[in-house]
Amino acid sequence: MTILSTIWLLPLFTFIYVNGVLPIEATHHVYRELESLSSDEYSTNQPYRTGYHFQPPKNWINDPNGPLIYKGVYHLFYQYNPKGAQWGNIVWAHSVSTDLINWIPLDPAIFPSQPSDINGCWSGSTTILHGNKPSILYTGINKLNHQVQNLAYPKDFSDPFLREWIKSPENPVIEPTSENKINASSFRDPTTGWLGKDGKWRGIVGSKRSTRGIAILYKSKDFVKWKKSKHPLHSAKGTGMWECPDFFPVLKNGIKGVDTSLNDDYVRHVLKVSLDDKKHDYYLIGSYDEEKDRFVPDRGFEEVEIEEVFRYDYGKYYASKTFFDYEKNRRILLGWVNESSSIPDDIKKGWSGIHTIPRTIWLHESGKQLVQWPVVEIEKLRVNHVNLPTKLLKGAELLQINGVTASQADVEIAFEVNKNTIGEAEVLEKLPDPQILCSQKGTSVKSGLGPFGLFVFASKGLQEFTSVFFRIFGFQNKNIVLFCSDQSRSSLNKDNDLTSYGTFIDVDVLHEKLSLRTLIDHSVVESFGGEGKACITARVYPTLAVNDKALIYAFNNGTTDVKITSLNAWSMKKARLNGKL
Ligand code: DQQ
Repeated sequence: MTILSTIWLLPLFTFIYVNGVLPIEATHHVYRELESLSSDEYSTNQPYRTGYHFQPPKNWINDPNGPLIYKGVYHLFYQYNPKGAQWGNIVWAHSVSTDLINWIPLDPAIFPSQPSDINGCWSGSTTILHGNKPSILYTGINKLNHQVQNLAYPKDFSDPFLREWIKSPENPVIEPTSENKINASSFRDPTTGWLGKDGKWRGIVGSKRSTRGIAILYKSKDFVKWKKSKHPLHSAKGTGMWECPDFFPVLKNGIKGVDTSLNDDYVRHVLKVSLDDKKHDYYLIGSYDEEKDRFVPDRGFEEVEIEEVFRYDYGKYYASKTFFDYEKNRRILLGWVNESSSIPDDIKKGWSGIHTIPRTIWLHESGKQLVQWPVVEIEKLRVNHVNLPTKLLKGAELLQINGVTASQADVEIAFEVNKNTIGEAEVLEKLPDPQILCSQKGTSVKSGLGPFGLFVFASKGLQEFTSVFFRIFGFQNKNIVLFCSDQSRSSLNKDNDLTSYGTFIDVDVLHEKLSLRTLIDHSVVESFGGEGKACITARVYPTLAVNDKALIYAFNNGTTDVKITSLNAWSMKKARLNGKL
């Protein structure tokens, strides 16, 4: 066994010393013996393959990389193992689309081919340079297993599909050296570049020093020669490695997106980091001080408990990335949804990982948080519209939603709480961690107001179901809303991860409706609470509630009635996720 393969066998966060100098750290669990186990025996006719959430025909996928629109064509690159259903052998796979819903696979755009990426082509971003010229900056794992940043350009700018990419002869364009004191195993995932008013490009690379997470800032006149700035764009102690950073402006007022380089009085800035230690995507809202080249968050990691920092999604969701869709003036967010199935099951089914439905993302009018909503194009997959009239849902009532294909559906429901019954809400003395509260007070624990919401992937006798619900509490003379996705009963196969997820959601139930939208797709439940103020994505693998055996219900398991003010549901047509040109 070579020294390098021994390194790959070490568990996550293990450090060893190569050449006696630089520590090497793996980023995903690496099962050397499994990473090239072929999944040729896979079948596309499996109950768990998604009908409209992006996934390739087989094998492992993780982070979305460098999404962009070019000459009217959307490009999705993603981390992909061409040889098996576990992480390894990583290349940039490439699919294109004209609507972000139907995709056509092309050959991988970037794959190991030169000393600066021979051990892997990891995450990165695209930037559209002067003259409408796209470029890719990505992390290469070089022959010493050091993380370095590489540059690539399309071979033919007139090709809207950007099929072939040429690597810069200057690669690596950014590398860790003993002078810059960068940890060569924690230095990856360059962002989309942005132009400063001085005409120089900027970009950040995720890193850490000891346990301090860092967004190392680089500047360049030509996008080829990069100089490290004296100080990072931002950093925070105790947060560990910052993977896949994303830095972009959002309008103070309005839902339109803006170009990544825009910095003016009418925008705020968002810094998103994927925390390797937590495996969640956290974001901070703040300002970009261009003179000092620093991000100044309104409320940072260091001021509050990490549980209080907003996340894009409170379920299975990681390594997300946004891009500015200048044709439709919106900012789009893509994210990786990792598995809840076991490794042997992943190998059996021949694939692992999917992506969320692309989401439009903007700043909420309060200025305090972001809002996300599935791109409007997804609505063209809706068929068989079912609309139920306003209805009082009594305590302990179950209402079946008939007429839609329950394993592939889009459901929108809104609830109203009677002002006179608000006093029934259970009172909390202190605020616990919402995820813990969701699992302690799961679907079956009754309270005054809640749980009420949806049962999806429910089997006939309710031996299996996934519930997405709200529960209202009183806290310090106010009402707070808990939003949960409870997987604890989702599958009789206990090898799956059955964790429940949850968060508090900022909805004033006395004056606002409590809305829930859930995208159901064979093994994914992607939910949007409070009109997109909080998202929870779950992976579920029911054994009974599959295909036409799956049912959907609205339920109220609280002791007090709540009103359903609107309920719309649709079957979803299959998207062409791997269509032909
Ligand atoms: N995945 C990539 C890394 C990144 C991590 C490797 C995040 O570049 O840090 O596949 O999921």
